[in-house]
Amino acid sequence: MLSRRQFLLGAAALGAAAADVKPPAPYGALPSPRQLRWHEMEFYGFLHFTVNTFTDREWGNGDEDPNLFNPSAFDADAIMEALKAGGMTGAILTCKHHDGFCLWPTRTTEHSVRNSSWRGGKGDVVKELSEAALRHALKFGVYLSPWDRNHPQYGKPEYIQVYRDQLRELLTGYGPIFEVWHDGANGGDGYYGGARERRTIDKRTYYDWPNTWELVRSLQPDAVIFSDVGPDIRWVGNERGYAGDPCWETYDPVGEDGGLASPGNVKAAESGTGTRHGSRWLPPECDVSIRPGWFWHERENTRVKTLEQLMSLYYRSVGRGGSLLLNVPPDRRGLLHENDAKSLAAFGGRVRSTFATNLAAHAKVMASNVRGRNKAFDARNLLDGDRHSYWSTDDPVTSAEVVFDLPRPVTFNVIRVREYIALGQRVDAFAIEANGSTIAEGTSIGSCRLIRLEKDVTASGIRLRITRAAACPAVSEFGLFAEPA
Ligand code: FUL
Repeated sequence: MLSRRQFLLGAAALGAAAADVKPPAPYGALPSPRQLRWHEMEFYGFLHFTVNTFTDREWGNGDEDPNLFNPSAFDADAIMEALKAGGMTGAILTCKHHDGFCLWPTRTTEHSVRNSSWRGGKGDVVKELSEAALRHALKFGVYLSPWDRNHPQYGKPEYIQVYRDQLRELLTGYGPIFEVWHDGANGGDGYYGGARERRTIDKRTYYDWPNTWELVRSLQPDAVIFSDVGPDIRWVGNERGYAGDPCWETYDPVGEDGGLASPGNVKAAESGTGTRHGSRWLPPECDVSIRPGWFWHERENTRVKTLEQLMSLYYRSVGRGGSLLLNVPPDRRGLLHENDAKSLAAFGGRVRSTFATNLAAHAKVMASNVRGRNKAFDARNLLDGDRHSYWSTDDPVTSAEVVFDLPRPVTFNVIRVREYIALGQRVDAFAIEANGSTIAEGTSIGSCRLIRLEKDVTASGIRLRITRAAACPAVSEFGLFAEPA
């Protein structure tokens, strides 16, 4: 531990050294620019909406009459307003679920809104929602189920072209897309154009994913691609909305049989934790529904997750370096049900008020080591509310600490730490002390680590200790917050 004198000596010398101190060399697998942009989104919505909403099912067979899709009061702006009130940064729509019904007037099949009497066959859910998202400054993403229980060619090589044509329509006709979502459910029985049979496919080879992802890259280079195995964002391994602890941003997925992994074929038990020192930056997205099911069902109106349940999920997803993808399914009117909207708004309000004020913002900051004693890497960067500036140490220093000295005691119950992930995931372990005793310890930090304390702590002296790191740490933010009771 450092004496106050050592700290002051270190501080006095700051800025005295040469101005051209180099930033730390990156460590390990690194995020791409599109992944870095995605990391800043943290919380966004899933919209499960299709014929299932009207048939009360979770998986349609593919033989549903398109006319069933007929929301009586669909209002894309009202939906986006609710997502915005909840604090979401974007929305991903099930443009086509397993039943094959397309929510846009595709040229690839008759099984779409074009053959529904909704809006006289002139409706386009994808258009209305993508445009409303833009109006509300929300990003828009697409879910296109690979498994298609309606299409006659599903299971044959020809279907891959159909799937790609559908992707092309979605990625060229609806503005910027932030995420393309491929689920892992694959093959089985269906209508299949009247054949009504069971079709199995080889999950590893049938879809020829590499070439489909090339197409996505060429049409929407800024979009991240999600599946069980990335290539940009990984499934977290459960549909209950939380990541592991530790949760590493890097991951080398392995197939269920120990071989090559592919969408629908991954050792899901490992996806929540990821792989320390893994060869790919592949951060987790935690998907979960605000209700028991993914689609709206009348009987579940009373089973909407509460504010407290949503808060708990937030701490275990966003707070572990992943994102939270919360499903809020529109009902038969084409609106969010009042109970869902109410819970979501309460949650958004709680997150906003919790993180509105960093109680450490006015602390005096003293670090045991500052890289090259250079201001650019000063520990004050931890408090500037900017995740693009950071505190770092000299290369050989892989354990270091920062003391935050507050003018008067503050009371807090949440701690937030962020690494400067553009330089990789560097920290292996950290601890936080208040009034001289340890109040929290953890391992992975990554883009965001939230620690929710069991009870309020009041202190004026706080210490952040990086106790182990694979390379000199680069930490961008430190915050103390008070979640209201
Ligand atoms: C899964 C699907 O089978 C579920 O119906 C839901 O869409 C979920 C998000 O992904 O793979």
